[in-house]
Amino acid sequence: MKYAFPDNFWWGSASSALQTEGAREGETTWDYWFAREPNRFHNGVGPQQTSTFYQHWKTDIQLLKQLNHNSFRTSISWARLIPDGIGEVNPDAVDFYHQVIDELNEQGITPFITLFHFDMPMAMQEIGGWENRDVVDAYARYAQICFELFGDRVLHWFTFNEPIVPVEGGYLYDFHYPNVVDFRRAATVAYHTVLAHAKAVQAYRAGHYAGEIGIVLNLTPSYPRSQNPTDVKAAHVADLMFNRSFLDPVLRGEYPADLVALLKSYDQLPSCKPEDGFLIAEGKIDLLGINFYQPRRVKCRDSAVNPQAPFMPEWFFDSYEMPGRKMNPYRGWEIYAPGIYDILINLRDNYGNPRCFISENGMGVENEQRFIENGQINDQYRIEFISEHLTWLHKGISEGCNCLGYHMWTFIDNWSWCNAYKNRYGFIQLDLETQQRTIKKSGEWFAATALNNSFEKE
Ligand code: BGP
Repeated sequence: MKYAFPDNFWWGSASSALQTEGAREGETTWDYWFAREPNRFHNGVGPQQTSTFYQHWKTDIQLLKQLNHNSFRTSISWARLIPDGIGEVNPDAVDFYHQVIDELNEQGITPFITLFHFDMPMAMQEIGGWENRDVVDAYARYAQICFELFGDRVLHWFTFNEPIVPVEGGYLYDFHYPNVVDFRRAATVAYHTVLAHAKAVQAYRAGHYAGEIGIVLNLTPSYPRSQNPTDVKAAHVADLMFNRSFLDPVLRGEYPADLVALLKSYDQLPSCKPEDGFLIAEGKIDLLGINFYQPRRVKCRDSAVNPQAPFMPEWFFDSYEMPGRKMNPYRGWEIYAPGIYDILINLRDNYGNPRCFISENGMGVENEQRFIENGQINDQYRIEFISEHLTWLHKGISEGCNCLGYHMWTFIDNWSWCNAYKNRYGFIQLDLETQQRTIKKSGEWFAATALNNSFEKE
């Protein structure tokens, strides 16, 4: 069967500043943490060892073209642009981003730009990071500077990439700096991120720029083990905590009342100001980026909560390992392509069918060298992964979902937060020694799909 996509469908991939650029003025929390605890990073490889986009941006953009990308998302590094987060703008950074944005446009590749992809300037973290409202203001200033500098040539902006991840990693589950475990502080970080988002949206609207502004959320559909009301309730709470804590404010302009009531009953609400509600209402977006990697399966708890243990989302559910689930064993994530369709239908039916696109989807695989045939990685598993997800996306579109494109994570194998180069995600293989780039089979498949705006599958 042939799967054809609407005209002007966005075909491309996503990356981020810290994971690709390398060599940077302006320390981030990642540089700081790596210098102190390199053992927390896979094989002791830190954020200095990237795919060198800062040097090779021009040839990399040629490769994007070879992959027939019509769009590409990356991020601006706040710490590169404003090394101390709040002061002087670094002219070298301005030149660099001007050149990248201009080159993308010249090559017919629409730049999608994220303002914050996990990379907090260390100077901002030192004053409390997202726990401090001054950092919210500093971020709003940084966003405004970006709009003024690049807003005439960037028409698709994203305030944050996966804002729940620094909350989970940094304040609940100990996989990002500052390695705090404290739900109320986590809730404060999440809340202030929403305020920062809304301030950036406000600044964008005030500047009357030609483009649109949105956010990128990692949506994990929450599936209950069964229809038993206790399992359904567990899935509902997981959905509130991990999806709707950001989805509702950015699409509806307010938090779900039952999330607020739940946190209130456990005394975990962040402190709010009366004017915050108006600001959040102004943060409604034009375009939603959806990162989809895995579903979340839950069941009601089997055991009682230890009241002495820190308050956690898991007080309300246990994870459920569905028998027969398909896994990506390298990353430990379930592969469940219908999740993409379920996300789109939920947006269509419950959120007014917003303009959206898949902003990340992908499969990290270890030791891909074993698949080399005639000098090229034959990653048939990735082609299957993509085509399977695309068939579900296609079904969503055919049922009226407003999904405008599909971007893969990622373009060239890049450095991953804690896994460094363990799992490779790219369309293009990176030789870490020589920095040589070689297109994988999946890159060729994607290039053909983008060119034809369709693909064939049985
Ligand atoms: C997303 C992030 C990306 C990227 C990807 C792969 O959550 O937006 O930055 O890293 O996941 O995940 P990982 O690198 O952890 O394997």
